[in-house]
Amino acid sequence: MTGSSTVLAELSGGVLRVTLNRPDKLNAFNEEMHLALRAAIQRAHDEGEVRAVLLTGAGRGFCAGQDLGDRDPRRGGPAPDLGATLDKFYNPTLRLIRGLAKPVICAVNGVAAGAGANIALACDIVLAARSAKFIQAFSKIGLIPDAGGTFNLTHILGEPRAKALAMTAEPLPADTAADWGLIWKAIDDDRLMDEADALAARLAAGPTLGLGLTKMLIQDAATNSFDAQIDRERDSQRIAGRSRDYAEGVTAFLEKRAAKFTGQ
Ligand code: T3D
Repeated sequence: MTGSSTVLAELSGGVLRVTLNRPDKLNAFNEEMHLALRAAIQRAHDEGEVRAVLLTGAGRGFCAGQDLGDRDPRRGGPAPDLGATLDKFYNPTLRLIRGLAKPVICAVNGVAAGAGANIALACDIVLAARSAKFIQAFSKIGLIPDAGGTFNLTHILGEPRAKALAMTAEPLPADTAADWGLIWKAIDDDRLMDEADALAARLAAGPTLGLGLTKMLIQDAATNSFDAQIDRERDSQRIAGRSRDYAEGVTAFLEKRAAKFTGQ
């Protein structure tokens, strides 16, 4: 187990399990937690043994976004530069998650509000406890949906639902989020972590190089033309076709046995 007390990081069987750990604050972000989460995702980039990441939260919430106790206007002084805090804290972590050529699974164990909701939505596969809710809480405090919210909500849901969620801050239940395609699945609360662990283990035993290429292609499809995208598919398939895992996958198929992927 590594990490600070605010983010626990544990590597087992190729899965780096990362747990946001400020349960008394519903895992709201203070500066220490920002840096610790970034360090954990950076570790997933740096260490070959990490082949999948599982992000979740301790206690009854997933993450309530920014710790508003650190933004108390009653303390006086000039208004904060929130653009600078996005640049310094949220955006580097989001770029690390999206740029990590390995699967990132998010198990939303409870309420996900503000940037907490949008960090979950930036992950590759999102499972949520049926009791969890996604709240674009920003409009309640005069802010805009950050942490990739305006991008992901609009691309996934389209303008009508994105605007309504953002402007009303109405809690979106996990089942509806799954029905709308915002997340992969809503799961009974007592089954969530078992299913998330099983999925993470399955992906960690998969063809990591090919999964990473797939992730990047699907992310880039949102902004590529069809023409550009099929050229990217050609380039990526060339790389995948030279991987050891491709040779192993085809051999295993021909030998009628399960493939043993090494991630290379
Ligand atoms: O500032 C920047 O750097 C810019 C970036 C901003 C990104 C953002 O995320 S802005 C949005 C910030 N988040 C919110 O506005 C959500 C605030 N929280 C809530 O609305 C509610 O807590 C929830 C809907 C998430 C959950 O409600 P509920 O009733 O289940 O729990 P609760 O009683 O409100 O919260 C439990 C405790 O967590 C409570 O502490 P206490 O009273 O028991 O000592 C509460 O104060 C604390 N907590 C919850 N959210 C935050 C928080 N403390 C600090 N900051 C929070 N965001």
